Amino acid sequence: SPKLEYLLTETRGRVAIVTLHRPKALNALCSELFYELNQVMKDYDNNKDIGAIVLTGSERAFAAGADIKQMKDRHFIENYTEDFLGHWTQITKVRKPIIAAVNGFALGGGCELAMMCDIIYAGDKAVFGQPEIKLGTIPGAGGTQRLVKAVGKSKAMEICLTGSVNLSAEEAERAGLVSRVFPADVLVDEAVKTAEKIANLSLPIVEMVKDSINTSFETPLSAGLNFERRLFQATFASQDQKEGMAAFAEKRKANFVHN
Ligand code: CO8
Repeated sequence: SPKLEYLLTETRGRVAIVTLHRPKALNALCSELFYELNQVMKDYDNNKDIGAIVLTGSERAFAAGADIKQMKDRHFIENYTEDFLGHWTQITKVRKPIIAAVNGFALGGGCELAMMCDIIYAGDKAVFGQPEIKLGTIPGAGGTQRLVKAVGKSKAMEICLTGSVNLSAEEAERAGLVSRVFPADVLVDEAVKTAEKIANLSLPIVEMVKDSINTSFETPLSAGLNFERRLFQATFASQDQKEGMAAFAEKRKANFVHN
């Protein structure tokens, strides 16, 4: 695999750990970093030995946002014609679950990147915010969209309109943005534990759950329920449904084939 400049990667069993590694800039998401991230995520998504992915940063910063120095002199027409940062959405196309393990700053694009993941775990010193308005711009990768769905309108408005009201890890958990908070030093291990649990289940069934939950954000309830029921019915075409239910009836552990 090609040498990575801004990421560290590691696998533990069926779990891949991707660490944002641009320490001098608090993991500011320059476009080169994001291209590497997209490539690595795509590779793990296509890798049969991987069942789930953990995305993390450093203890000081998950990511302090898009790279302000890199983008400050850009103009509208080039942004539009080149679809500036449009490639950020690629990570949302990954079919395997991604757990964001957020320590330190998750600001601007860093908070948005965490929200593109499927589960967010936070270290106790994590800080979530959308400071774009203070730079004379607006969130561009979900801060005015996914954040509303996670924490509701009033909190999302307060965070995005002031740019300076941030959520602590505890507040983020209470608001539903984050599912669990851990001491910073055990955060990644805890995320890996959960990822391992998921990675040892049936991969196609796991992907169906992710697909179905994501569909709830895009469809009215009746269409979402239909989509879910059809997928549920389809699981009965898989070997893993036969195995999972047989194992329950026989009082033994299921041994899924993963694919
Ligand atoms: N971009 C570039 N460099 C950065 C960034 C950033 N976002 N954040 C930090 N850095 C750099 C600093 O410039 C500094 O570099 P240097 O040592 O060369 O001066 C280094 O990282 C360390 O930072 P600080 O010295 O500032 O560290 P502090 O501990 O004093 O402060 C903060 C930490 C509070 C996190 C501070 O760095 C900060 O406010 N950073 C900017 C946060 C921000 O505004 N983020 C939003 C960026 S805009 C955005 O994300 C838009 C996303 C749109 C996506 C659209 C997709 C379609």
